[in-house]
Amino acid sequence: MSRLVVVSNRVALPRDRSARAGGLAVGVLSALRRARGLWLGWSGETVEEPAVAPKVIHSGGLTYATIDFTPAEFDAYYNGYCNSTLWPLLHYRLGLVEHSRAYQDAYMRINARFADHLAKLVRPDDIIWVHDYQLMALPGELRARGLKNRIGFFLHIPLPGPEIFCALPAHGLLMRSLAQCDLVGFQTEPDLRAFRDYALHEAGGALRNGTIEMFGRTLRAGVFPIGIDVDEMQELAVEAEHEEETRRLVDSLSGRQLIIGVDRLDYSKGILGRIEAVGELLSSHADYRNRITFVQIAAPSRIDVKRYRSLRREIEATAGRVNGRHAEIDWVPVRYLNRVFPRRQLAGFYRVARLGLVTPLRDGMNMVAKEYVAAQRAEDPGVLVLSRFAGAAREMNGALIVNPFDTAEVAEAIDRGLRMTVEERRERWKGLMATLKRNDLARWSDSFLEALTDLHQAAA
Ligand code: ADQ
Repeated sequence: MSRLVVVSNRVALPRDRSARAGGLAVGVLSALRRARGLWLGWSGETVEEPAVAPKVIHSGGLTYATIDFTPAEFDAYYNGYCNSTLWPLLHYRLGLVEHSRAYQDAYMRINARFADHLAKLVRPDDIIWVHDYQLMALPGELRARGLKNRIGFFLHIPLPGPEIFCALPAHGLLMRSLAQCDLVGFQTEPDLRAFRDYALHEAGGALRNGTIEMFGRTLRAGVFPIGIDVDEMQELAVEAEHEEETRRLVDSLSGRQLIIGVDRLDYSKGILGRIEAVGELLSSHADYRNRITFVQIAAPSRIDVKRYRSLRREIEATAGRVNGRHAEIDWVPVRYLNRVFPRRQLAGFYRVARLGLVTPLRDGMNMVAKEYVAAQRAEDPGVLVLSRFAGAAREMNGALIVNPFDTAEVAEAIDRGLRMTVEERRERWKGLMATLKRNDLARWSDSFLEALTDLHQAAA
């Protein structure tokens, strides 16, 4: 069995693996454990003089190799190109894109540095799996160093069509790099379509026998929707339901119905519109006054990026305005908590919430939608209201699917969800759970790695 080498911007080191670690880290780790693999990425530290070689540690049968950035590199590569250029662009938000040659150069330099380190660590029959938008230039850099290994790339966030993607001055550089992979994976069909459209209409490529030909290479691309560890979330929720924090939450509701939103504080998540929708519901349906509580938990994220700081202020102002308008002396409709909670506590909160409100304006998948469903009680499950622009909406048609740009529609869906009979809730939940179990986290990494392995054998 070949060794698996995973490369991602961040590495979840055993010592930092807090109660928060979830999603990607868990999925990647289980695959790495089976292959006794190597994980390379940024340590999370910035230092004035990064070491010339990665710091390597061995733990639990795995090897972790981490590199540091200088503060200036972190600023231009991570805050700059990754999160002020690529992130808004790939989430269809051209108006928010900040571009500069300095950001782009830093991104290319860091990707090249990852390649330098990897070239020294990798063995000829290793399988390399590169993750996400921070490392789109890496496959090209690896081939430029003569690596012949199987290379797979998975994009966790959306890929817009060429009309948007080509606004990026480096679109050709990044796509040429992805073309150096053997397999490129996306969350949904529209993302894959965007990639194929680029190959056909921008790169002058062709689609043949299930492969894509572009920039002189033949590669495969496919859809691999990421899932969650359903059993883990269910267990956490069952255990947490009767624990202190969940009890405190339930007691504080005094019998009111709980609506919950949980996100990283990010403009792609649609938090502002969601708070507005709750306000709209209270305006249009006065009977909900003093009968519902909306808890919005937003984890601080990318706080060095200006747009994220201004979003935080806008959320505070919007929550304040809705509360100012609708609150009563013994009740506030919106509770906004700007912090991280342990996964276990989140699981308990999901379980006691009658409605999960997940309304991103654009999202690769959205794990919260899946976590909320997995945490429900089979006999009395809550309702998921889900944006059609979350990748998860493609699989989760038992949710109430909404357009997050239409505040009135979101308000109506909340109303419908809160009035839904227990029979309908159970029916919908059963269907959603069947999908979650079928497409769980293990299936995601297994199917990606199987596809990457098979195609190489086919070519050999
Ligand atoms: P994210 O944009 O980070 O992920 P998401 O998929 O929702 O978005 O995952 C967020 C994770 O963080 C969830 O596991 C959630 O429980 C956790 N989380 C959120 N708020 C928290 C809080 N306040 N405290 C503690 N934990 C919190 C990117 C893409 C997504 C894609 C994933 C995985 O943007 O579209 O689904 O990668 O591929």
